[in-house]
Amino acid sequence: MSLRFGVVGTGAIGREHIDRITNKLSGGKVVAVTDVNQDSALQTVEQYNLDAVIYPDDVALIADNNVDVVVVTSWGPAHEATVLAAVEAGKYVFCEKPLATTADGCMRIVEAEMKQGKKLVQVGFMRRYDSGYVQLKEAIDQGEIGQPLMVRAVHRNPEVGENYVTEMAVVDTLIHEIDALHWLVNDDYKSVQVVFPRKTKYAHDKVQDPQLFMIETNSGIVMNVEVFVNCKYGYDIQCEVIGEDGVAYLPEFPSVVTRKNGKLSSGILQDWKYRFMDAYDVEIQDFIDSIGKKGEPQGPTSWDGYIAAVTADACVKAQKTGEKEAIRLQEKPVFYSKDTVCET
Ligand code: NAI
Ligand code: NAD
Ligand code: ISE
Repeated sequence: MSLRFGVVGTGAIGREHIDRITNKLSGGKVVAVTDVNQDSALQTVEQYNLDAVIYPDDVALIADNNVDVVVVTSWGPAHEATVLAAVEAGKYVFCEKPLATTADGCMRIVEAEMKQGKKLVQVGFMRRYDSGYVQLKEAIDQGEIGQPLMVRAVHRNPEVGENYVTEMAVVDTLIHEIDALHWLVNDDYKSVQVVFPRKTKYAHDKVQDPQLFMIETNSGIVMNVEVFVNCKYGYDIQCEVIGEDGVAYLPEFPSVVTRKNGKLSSGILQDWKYRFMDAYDVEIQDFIDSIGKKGEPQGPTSWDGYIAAVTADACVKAQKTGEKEAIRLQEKPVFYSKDTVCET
């Protein structure tokens, strides 16, 4: 039987996910959509030729008995209310990052989910499904580079819009590294400090860009993460893990290499949509399959959303103080203690 999806937020990634559920993946069907911009919802139904009801808001969509799963792809600050309402109605939820914009918000979702007695929520931390990150993690877990000592990571976007402010470097962009890096090295974060280098002339008034985050883990691994969202040249994700016995690198996204006019060159992606295209496919197929087979999603949980939000809160504080800020997690509930397995 197909899982029936209702999508809240038909912007860039909402449409991408609708397209993959409808045209690429198996076991799912989009039966309902909503967007605060109702024209966007209508255009989406037309664009993908969906047999779907357009609801005025998330509350009405969640109340539809034909909706089994709520996909939350509205903008970040709207996520918490939609996820809470869906969980309270006993619906499965696939929520794009961030789960909520504060740790308290994530904790409210964790508590609501535990009350339902089973895992309902998966957070869209798709890097755990990216074959490059999976290979990097395998190399680390198999001891190929010995104990990790340092991580150097880079998250560059070609440009951002006027609505992107300094905090969003954390809650919108760094949040992917926040989730992926502790998962990669099997450790928890202890502290973070932020440095603002000289600002690029391409950044508008409300965003400090680039930014450097120095994150320390409980075992003493130091992670240096650069966020640079007006780098101009492309979408570039890098990760290097330096261990006692060697160094492991995230594979470069494959691109044809040409020798021409005295130059050796290869292309660089321009958009996040293409860099993690396969990972999004695997992530949502796994979400569908695990609900079908196990009755609950097995990808990144609400607790992972909470870990990311606590860390993000400390990073935002560190942006403001310039000091080293502590990252303090509450104890993980037994409910979430089963490890998350991502199949690729
Ligand atoms: P977008 O701005 O293109 O789309 C958001 C849509 O949500 C808009 O159409 C807006 O009208 C609608 N919306 C906002 N609040 C709403 C509400 N309360 N109810 C219904 N609709 C609402 O944004 P985009 O780029 O699609 O991002 C959406 C989410 O996906 C964000 O949380 C973002 O962080 C996440 N995202 C994740 C990516 C990933 O790699 N996993 C990549 C891009 C976005
Ligand atoms: P977007 O602005 O293109 O789309 C957001 C849509 O949500 C808009 O159409 C907006 O009208 C709608 N919306 C906002 N609030 C709403 C609400 N309360 N109810 C219903 N609709 C609402 O943004 P986007 O780029 O698609 O990003 C959406 C989400 O996806 C964000 O949370 C973002 O962080 C996340 N995202 C994740 C990735 C990723 O790589 N995983 C990539 C891009 C975006
Ligand atoms: C966007 O929301 C994403 O999630 C992209 O993966 C990220 O690169 C970008 O900075 C965010 O704005």
